[in-house]
Amino acid sequence: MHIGSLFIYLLNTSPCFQTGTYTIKTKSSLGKLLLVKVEKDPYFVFPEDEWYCSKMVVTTPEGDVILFPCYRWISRGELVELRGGRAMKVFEEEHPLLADHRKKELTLRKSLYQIAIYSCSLCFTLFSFLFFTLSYLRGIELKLKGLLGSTERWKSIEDMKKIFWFKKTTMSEYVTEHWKDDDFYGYQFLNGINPNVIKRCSELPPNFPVTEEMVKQFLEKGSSLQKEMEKGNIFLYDQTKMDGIPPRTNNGEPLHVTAGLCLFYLNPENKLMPIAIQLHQQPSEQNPIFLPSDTETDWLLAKMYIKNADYMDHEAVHHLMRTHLVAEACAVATFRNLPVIHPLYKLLISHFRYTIFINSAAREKLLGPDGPLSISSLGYEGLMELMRRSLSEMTYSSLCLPENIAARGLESIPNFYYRDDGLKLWNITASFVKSVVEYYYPSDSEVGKDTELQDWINEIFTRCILGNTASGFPSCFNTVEEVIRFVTMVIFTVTAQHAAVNNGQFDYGWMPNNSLLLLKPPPTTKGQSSMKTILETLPNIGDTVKIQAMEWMLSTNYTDKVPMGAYPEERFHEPALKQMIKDFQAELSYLSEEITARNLQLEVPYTYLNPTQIENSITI
Ligand SMILES: *[C@@H]1O[C@H](CO)[C@@H](O)[C@H](O)[C@H]1NC(C)=O
Ligand SMILES: *[C@@H]1O[C@H](CO)[C@@H](O)[C@H](O)[C@H]1NC(C)=O
Ligand SMILES: CC(=O)N[C@H]1CO[C@H](CO)[C@@H](O)[C@@H]1O
Ligand SMILES: [Fe+2]
Repeated sequence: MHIGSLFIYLLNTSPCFQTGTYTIKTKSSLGKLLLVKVEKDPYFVFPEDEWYCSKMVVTTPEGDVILFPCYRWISRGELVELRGGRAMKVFEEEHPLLADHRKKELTLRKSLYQIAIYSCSLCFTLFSFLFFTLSYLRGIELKLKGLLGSTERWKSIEDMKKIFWFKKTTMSEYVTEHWKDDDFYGYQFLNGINPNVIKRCSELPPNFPVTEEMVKQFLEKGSSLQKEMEKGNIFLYDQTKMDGIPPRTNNGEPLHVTAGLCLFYLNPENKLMPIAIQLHQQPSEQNPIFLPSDTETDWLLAKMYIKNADYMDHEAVHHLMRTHLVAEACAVATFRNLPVIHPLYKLLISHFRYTIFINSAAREKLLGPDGPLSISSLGYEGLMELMRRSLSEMTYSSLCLPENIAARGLESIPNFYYRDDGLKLWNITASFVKSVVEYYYPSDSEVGKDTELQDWINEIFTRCILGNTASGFPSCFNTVEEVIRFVTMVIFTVTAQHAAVNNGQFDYGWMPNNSLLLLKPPPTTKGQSSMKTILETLPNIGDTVKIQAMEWMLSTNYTDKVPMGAYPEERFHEPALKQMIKDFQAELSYLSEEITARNLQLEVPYTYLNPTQIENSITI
């Protein structure tokens, strides 16, 4: 057998960011084309300019057209070997040269990603770096208004509306106008930025002694709490996870973090209303149950403490840990265990674009000593403890939306758009993943034989959830079905789930509504508070601005955004795969139309899970 290899040498003197498709023709038969080697000019007469190579398309003298994806920077003198054609699993490699190439590729990546795991040094993150810096600086421009760093206290709620005078979204304005409304408060636990926490309640927890007497007046006439629980109209948010985490100190005084309980009632108008709040886990005289019938400011304060703890849980756990860090663990496992020719590498790689970079930036800028997350009431140490607790409780099924919704008893609660759109997205993603995975793994036996795939899932199990078997995470794959479910979960998490918890941060960030930091101790008796108490409880002007700049930055729209399912990089050679991607895109586009039409009917549209608004990877 004649073994050919094509050596392409490109003298590239074009300006740095120009990209193009280069066509190279060969006359004689090449035999079986194994690798394409690409090298950028080794001459030093030209100034160094890195070259971004997208792909090579080789038409052989026999007329076969073979795709060699590259999608990376190549610097002077660097020799890059590209594999092309059909995706291959490790046990399908027939040629020793390719088997060896595959091994070497992984050895190299394992050494790179061991070191580079927390400091992204790889060149494909270059663009992201520019955009991130740009937007962060724009956030800091607020400084020009003389507000950042100000330790002055707010004089009125009206003043707070003025910070973002140049930046408003329809939604952020709505929030500013409706922040005191109970029905909008309840709405946010379904369709705000943390739709992940309430559960149906069929029995009150023993440490939350809400009586019939207390709440009767808020229920439908003639009904009772007991009856409403039986009908499935009562919901609970229990913040027990926060209990006992030491808060940060501020000017020598410890701040306050409550581990509250909030009870909700789905009323006959289908509105979810908060009807009782207890701010600490243990009932006592100093821990009264607050009710909507208390003074306006007592009730507001109670709602603010619940929201404060919720916001920290949202940012540290539901946003950072359960999307960004899950994505990172899967990304790093992909880089280390799957060679570029592996079908799952081809499928997943676009879903990890910029993720490692944004995560290292987040560690440094947001969680850093002066970052907006570290000035929260829990502070850096407290947030870490919260994340540790949450990680030990994180289950695989809770990351799979259909099971998550069922486990929380939220299958039928009305006006829950996060669920409605999310489940459709889950299904669309699952059927795309099924078509791809079944194409490469026609039976369970291919799954068992793919040692790289097994190493991949095992590394995720060990790294992501630290080998905790109680989490229900798989440590190996036995069936095609298991692979489909896991890959669906990964893609759903980095696209839809991240959009749901990320994109509304500015909309909902208006300070009194969502504060990362509250300064006064929570109320222990009723009837002592006034609007003055509320203003004294809210953070000072400088901290408010810092937090809002973060929210703004994290929900900024980017120009190089890749929407869910777009796959601008051509990774798959096989026409069948290109068709599957087209079908996936068509399904997403129908869903987008459906959501747009639905939103026209809503007073408050739910846009975060409209596929056109979802990014293909976590980039911010
Ligand atoms: C998703 O798919 C499952 C299984 O095919 C089906 O039972 C369910 O109704 C679908 N859900 C949605 C929202 O389309
Ligand atoms: C981003 O763009 C979308 C659609 O163009 C818009 O609805 C949304 O409000 C924008 N978000 C921000 C924070 O500007
Ligand atoms: C829109 C919104 O979030 N509203 C809430 C803001 O916070 C206050 C205090 O927690 C609540 O009363 C509002 O309902
Ligand atoms: Fe994010």
